[in-house]
Amino acid sequence: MSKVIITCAVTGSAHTPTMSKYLPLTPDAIAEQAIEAAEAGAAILHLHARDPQDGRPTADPRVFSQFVPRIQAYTDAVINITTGGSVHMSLADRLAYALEISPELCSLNMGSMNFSLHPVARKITDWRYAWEKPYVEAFEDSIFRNTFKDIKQILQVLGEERGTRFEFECYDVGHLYNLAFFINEGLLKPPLFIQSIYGILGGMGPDPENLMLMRTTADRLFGRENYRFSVLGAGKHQMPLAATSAVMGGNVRVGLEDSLYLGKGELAVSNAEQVRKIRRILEELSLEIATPDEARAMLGLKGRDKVNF
Ligand code: KMH
Ligand code: ZN
Repeated sequence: MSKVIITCAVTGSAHTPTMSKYLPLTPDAIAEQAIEAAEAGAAILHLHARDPQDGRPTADPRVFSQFVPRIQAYTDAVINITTGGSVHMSLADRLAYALEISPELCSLNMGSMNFSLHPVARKITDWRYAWEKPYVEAFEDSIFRNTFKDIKQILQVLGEERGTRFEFECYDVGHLYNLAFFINEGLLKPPLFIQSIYGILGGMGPDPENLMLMRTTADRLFGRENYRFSVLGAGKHQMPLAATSAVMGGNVRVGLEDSLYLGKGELAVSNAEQVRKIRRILEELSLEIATPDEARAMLGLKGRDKVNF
């Protein structure tokens, strides 16, 4: 079995400040938590930005630039910039910072879909900021837009023109077929990094059978030697599905972007706490953790000296 890549997604754009006081919101907090997560064993840091005033998701390159270079200076982790941003942002906004810095890795969402956590708004009565409630409720009537043309544009402007490779975010089995379509179009080459996602309202459910379906479908479409499989389980499914992925020879993603909890009813106090937990589980299974440079080799990345920041 090869070493396991731990990705840590530090803050995201779905959770809001009221949901956990530990969610990093400012550039300082994002940088500190990201660096601690890398020290704990995360080889890849998946990054979004938030408005320092009130924690609202933002795609503003001026905000990203307050923490990304700092993380790069203090860790050798692979910096992975989101191109998904938030379902409420335009594609141009979502791409702005990645185009500026040409990172080694970016997320790339493989289809348009419903993507929601609006039922959470019903459970919260006391919001910390006024923007949060309408923001969470608006998911119910929003589309996470990733058309074939959008995906092609991202593959061209980031992949072909800037040498960035991708964390292909696949929320359904059809997204693997979309990925196969772009290989046939000649727009991307192995090794692929497939981040399969379970438990988002609008995507596949968190049943282990779905992991098996994604794995066997990816084997058939791409051949096992041509891709690295990874698993992101949302919310309470995070750790069990990550462990299942590792047992199946896959990689794992944790982080407060996808779950605010460490265990039942217990908020994680930091991203690093989740990284340490999955690391303990992996090591108990006699699995080894990939270093950032090992992850670079496994994913065919261009190297940290070839980015523009
Ligand atoms: N939080 C994930 C389910 C992106 O950044 O491109 C979605 C995500 C999208 O990570
Ligand atoms: Zn993300």
